Amino acid sequence: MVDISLENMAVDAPIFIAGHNGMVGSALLRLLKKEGFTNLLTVSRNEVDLRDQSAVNNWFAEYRPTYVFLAAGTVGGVYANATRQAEFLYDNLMIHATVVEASRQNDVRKLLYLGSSCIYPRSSHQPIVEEALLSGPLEPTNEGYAIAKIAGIKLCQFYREQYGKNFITVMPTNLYGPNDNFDLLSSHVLPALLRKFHEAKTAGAQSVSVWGSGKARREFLHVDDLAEACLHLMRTYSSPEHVNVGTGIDISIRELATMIGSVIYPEAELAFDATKPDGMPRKVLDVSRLTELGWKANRGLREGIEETYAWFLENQETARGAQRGVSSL
Ligand code: GFB
Repeated sequence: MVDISLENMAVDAPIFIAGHNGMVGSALLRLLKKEGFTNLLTVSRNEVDLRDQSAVNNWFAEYRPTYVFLAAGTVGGVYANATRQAEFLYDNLMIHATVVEASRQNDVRKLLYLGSSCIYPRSSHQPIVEEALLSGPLEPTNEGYAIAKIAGIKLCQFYREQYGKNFITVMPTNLYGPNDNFDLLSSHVLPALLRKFHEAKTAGAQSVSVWGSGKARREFLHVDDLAEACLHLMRTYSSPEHVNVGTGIDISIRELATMIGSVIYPEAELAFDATKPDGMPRKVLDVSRLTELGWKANRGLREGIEETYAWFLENQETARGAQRGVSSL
C-alpha cells in the first residue's frame, strides 16, 4: 500500500498552476480549491510570457512557489499539430525549460510536469507501456509537439539526477471536459464533434463531417480525473520514471462519433472526410504503473460527454474557439 502522506502538502503552501486558463490548468485549479488549498498562484499570458526565462525568473523570485503544476503549453488536435509543427516545438520547448529552470533556481520543493501520450512511437505495441519511450519513430503529424514533450521529460529527469530536484512527470492520454478548445480546426476530436453535432442539430442538417477514416482508435480521459491523478501523484510519487494516466480503454473514432451523435442528434449520418489525417492508428495507454500507485479513473465516457455537452451549451458565448468557423485559420 502506498504511503499517501509522503508529500504532506500544507493547505497554505504556495502552489503555482502554470497554464491555469487551459483545460488542464483550470481543472487543477478547481480541484485544489475544492481540496481546501488557499494559496493558489496563477499568471496570465499577458502578465508573463512563459517562453521568456528572465520574466519567469522574476515572477518566481517574487512569488516563491513551493509546488508547481506545469500544465502550460501550446496544444491542439491532429490538424493543428500537423500544420504548426514549428510553433508547437518552439513554444513548448521554451515553456518547459524556463519553468523547470526557474523552479530549480527558486528552490521549488516539488514540480509535476504534464506531457502527452503522443511521446510514444507510432508503431508502439498497444496498450503502450512507459518503457516504449524512444523505442522507435514518432507519428509524423505530431513530431514537433512530441519532441518538445520528450525533451520536457528528460529535462525533469536530468534536473533530478544532476541537481537532486524532486521533479516528476505524468503522461496523460487524450483529454476532454470543461474549458476545452471548440475551434473546429485546432481542437481535438471530442470537442469538435460535440460542436459539429450541435450545429447540425440546430441547422437540421443531415450529416456531420468526421475527419479521417473513423478507424483510428483513441482513449479518452475526463480532465477532472486527470486533475485527481495529478494531485495523487504530487502527494505520493517521487521517482524519475514517467507515469501514464488514462483509462486503459479505447474506442474507434466511428464509435465515438456514434456515441456523441446519440447524445446530441441521433438523426445525423456520419460523413467521413478522407482529406483529413487519421494520425496515429491506435493510442491506448497501459495504466498498470498508475494502478499500482493507487489511482484509477472513475468517470465513464458517455456521462463525461453528456456533462461536457451541458457545459458547452451553458458556455457557448465564452467557450474557447466556439465562435470561430472552419475558415478562420
Ligand atoms: O483528437 P485528435 O485531433 O488528436 O484526433 P490525436 C483524433 C482522431 O479523430 C484522428 C479524428 O484520427 C482524427 O482524424 N477526427 C475525426 C477528428 N473528426 C475530427 C474532428 O472534427 N477534429 C479532430 N481534431 N479530429 C493529437 C496530437 O492527436 O492528440 C497531439 O496531434 C496530442 O500531439 C493530442 O497528443 C492528445 O490523438 O490524433
